[in-house]
Amino acid sequence: MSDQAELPLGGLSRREVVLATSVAGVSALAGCMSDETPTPEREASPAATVTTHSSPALERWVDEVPRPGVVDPTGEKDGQPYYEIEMSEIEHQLHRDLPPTTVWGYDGQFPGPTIEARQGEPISVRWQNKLPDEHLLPVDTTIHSDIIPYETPGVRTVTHLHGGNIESESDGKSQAWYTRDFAATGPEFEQKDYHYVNDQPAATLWYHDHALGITRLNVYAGLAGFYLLRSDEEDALELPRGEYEVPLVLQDRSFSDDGSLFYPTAIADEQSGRGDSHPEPSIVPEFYGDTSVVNGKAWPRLSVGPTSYRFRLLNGSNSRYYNLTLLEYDESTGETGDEGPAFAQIGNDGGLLAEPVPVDDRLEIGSGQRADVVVDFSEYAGETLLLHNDAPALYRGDQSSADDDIVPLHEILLVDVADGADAGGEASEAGAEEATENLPNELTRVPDITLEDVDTKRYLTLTADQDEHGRMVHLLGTEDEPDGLAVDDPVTEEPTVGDTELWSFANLTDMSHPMHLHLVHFQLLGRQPLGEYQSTEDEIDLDALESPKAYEQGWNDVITVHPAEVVHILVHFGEYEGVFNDQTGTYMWHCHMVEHEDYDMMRPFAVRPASESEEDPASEAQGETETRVASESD
Ligand SMILES: [Cu+2]
Repeated sequence: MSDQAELPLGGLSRREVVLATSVAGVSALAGCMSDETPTPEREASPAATVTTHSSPALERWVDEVPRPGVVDPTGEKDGQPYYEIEMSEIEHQLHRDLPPTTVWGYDGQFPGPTIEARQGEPISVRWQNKLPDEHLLPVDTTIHSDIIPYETPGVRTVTHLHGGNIESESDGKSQAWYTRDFAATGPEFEQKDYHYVNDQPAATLWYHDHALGITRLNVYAGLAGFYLLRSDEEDALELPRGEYEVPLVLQDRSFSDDGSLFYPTAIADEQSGRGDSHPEPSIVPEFYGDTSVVNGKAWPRLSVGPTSYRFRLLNGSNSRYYNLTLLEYDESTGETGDEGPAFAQIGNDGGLLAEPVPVDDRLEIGSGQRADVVVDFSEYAGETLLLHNDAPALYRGDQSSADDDIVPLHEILLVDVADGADAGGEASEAGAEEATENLPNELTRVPDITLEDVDTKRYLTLTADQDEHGRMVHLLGTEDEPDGLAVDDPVTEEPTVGDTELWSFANLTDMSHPMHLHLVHFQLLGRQPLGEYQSTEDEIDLDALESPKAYEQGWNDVITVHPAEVVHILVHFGEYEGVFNDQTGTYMWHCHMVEHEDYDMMRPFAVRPASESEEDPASEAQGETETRVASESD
């Protein structure tokens, strides 16, 4: 944290990529510019500015990847399990050869311990803030300085259960923050204990910090962990369990030589002359670390037996995308070979798919997304495999180019497959047998939401602008305000509980964004070029849509929107054919690249009770941006 390299600020009028590179390793950030009148055809032209920072060169694959610990309840509250989980500053050994790193953990762990929950069994959690008075990382106090009291002592935190179908007051909204021992609280703070109803289907959820304006710093410092929601229905499938079920949180980090976390600050862009009045420190448009960290270890290796494993993959990186595959790997030469075993996708953000789907190309996973996959290593006994990422740092889906790979992170994790003879050891032979059984043909029932169900259509823009310091600010807009609204502008998305909505995200920027909705899980209808669908007035031609990939099927709470495309999602607010529930109140929707979320790609939405809108028909007219679908066909 002492070693702050200065990096250039982004500007907007040139379509450039501001980046920072170094020779041995790279620790940099990239900003992707967006013109005010974007066209689908444009391409970004990278331009480089050099900084000096690179992480210490660490020998790869020397540490075994740890399994996150599991946290036990502290006691009971109202007859239900009750947890007190502390956020505190801890020392953590990220690599054999790296001095211990000061990080922030939950319950003394980095990443935080896994909460094991069961469908139908609610729990309560008090997320105790025991962090020091000073932030571990440089805080840019110009971000929302009108609504954030930066002069208040203490570090602001608030924990969001990502993917949780939970009541508004337990959601962990960005302005429900609080400092150490609740000494100061944000305007939306309502209660100390969060209640998680756990009545949604089994899923790979996770918890992480969500405090307004500093989420990127709190998450980077370490405030994240798994929340695995299980059910009897899922247990009956006999998917790989115990040692054959491995949660893996993929993150990128950069370090200084003393082992401390490195997080950059932006400087004025001398090439463009913009940003002369930049603050110090200054937010960077994106962060890309040069070191792969999995479950809190840098460049680790994973030992498996020649059998089937279930991996709960989570992209816990700040900005980075991953495009994953397993490749055969020669450790002596460092060369990759043929494709290794394929991923069988069994679940996404919101739980199991209807049936296992082979991932026929790479598995794409954006920040905040989860992929529940099974890999059968039985044909690879005695081999070494590499979990390989080919997503460039500046990610644009298929339109990505080699020039975008300014901070490459191609090697993520090494996998050693044991010989058949010593697979798993004696004690687990029965489990190994069980794990190698074929996957069930049917996993669960996923009811289809269709266009005919839609009550309201919304056209929402992903865009960017320039602030008074010449820095780029990413924004979310509506059909009426396509240039974007701030997080504290009045709510424009006000669905009624029980309704189904079509949200069409139009990406006017040069990069892909993983868009997240709190509370709900939605289904991807499809994607199409921006020019083919421009507003809620247009009809959707289902035949023209690109259909969901394996990793986009079923229930999602994050969906990737590539540049110059429109992504249509179907969202039902409330219970839907026996799944999810009828929460109302205020929640957030935002880009899950946390640098973008902080500045300023985040907006509220408010789910209104059905009775409220019936009693007050005028409230529908308030929603400037919504198009109520006429029911003339009735
Ligand atoms: Cu974004």
